[in-house]
Amino acid sequence: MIGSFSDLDVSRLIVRDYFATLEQALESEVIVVGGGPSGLVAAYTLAEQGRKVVVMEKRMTPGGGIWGGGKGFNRVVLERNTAEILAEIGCQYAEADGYLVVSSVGFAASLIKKAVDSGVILLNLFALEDVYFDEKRAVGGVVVNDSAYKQTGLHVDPLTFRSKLVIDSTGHEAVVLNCLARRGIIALKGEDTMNAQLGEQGVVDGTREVYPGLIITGMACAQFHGTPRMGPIFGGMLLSGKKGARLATEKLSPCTPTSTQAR
Ligand code: 48F
Repeated sequence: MIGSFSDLDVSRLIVRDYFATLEQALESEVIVVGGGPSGLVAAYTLAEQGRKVVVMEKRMTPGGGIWGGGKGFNRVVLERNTAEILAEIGCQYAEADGYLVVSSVGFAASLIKKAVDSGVILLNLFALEDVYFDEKRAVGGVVVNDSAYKQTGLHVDPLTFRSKLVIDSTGHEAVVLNCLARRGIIALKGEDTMNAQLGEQGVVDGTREVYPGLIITGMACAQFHGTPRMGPIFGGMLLSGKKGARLATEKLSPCTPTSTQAR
């Protein structure tokens, strides 16, 4: 027999818990925009170091381009040197012909679970509308809205969230970069045609701080540097996330107990 409960209690518990988290998210050390593979890896790596990290994802489900596998066939391939990261997130893989093959569904789910368990504040249905500049004109946060408002074209004013660093992990859309590009602050070369070998290396090499306060990971790097796109091979995304986290750590001041407690 299921216990007795009240519908109002259910609503109250959701509102209380969600809005307490939302208030925490207003000021953080790192905002990762886009919850694809590179963004989730950067986020959980930083959170595991005790950093206060917020991921904002415009869709209902984080995981980005992983879910669809290759042409809807739900498998993706990774380079062998990412086996350690797959083990870290608890994702099973098979070795074949010198590569690692995973279920795209299991891979996405493992990454999401790892991020949540590491203490990342995950805000889905949050769509980036603009960047926020701090007093030195460095990127110091984001301006976001509800994804549904953006889709329906309703005019609702957005909210501002502050952070010490922003990571653009929005993949092919390169949304944060485009906020700067449309104002002529930076220029994007646009990704080149498919070449997995060059594309994977280009994404890792291209993971950088490209403007004060803004680090880029994943396919946003290809949009910025003009390196090739690639198909459903994902090792570069994971390594880019790791590099993005390392660059962020180098920029941030040493971790204090408060940054962990604040979460
Ligand atoms: O595209 P995505 O998976 O980014 P990634 O980490 O990985 C790329 C690969 O998936 C794949 C590939 C590898 O072979 O080429 O494409 O570079 O994830 C980007 C995430 O950003 C979200 C989007 O929904 C996706 O989950 N996103 C895009 N625009 C916004 C956004 C926005 N305006 N606000 C918030 N999230």
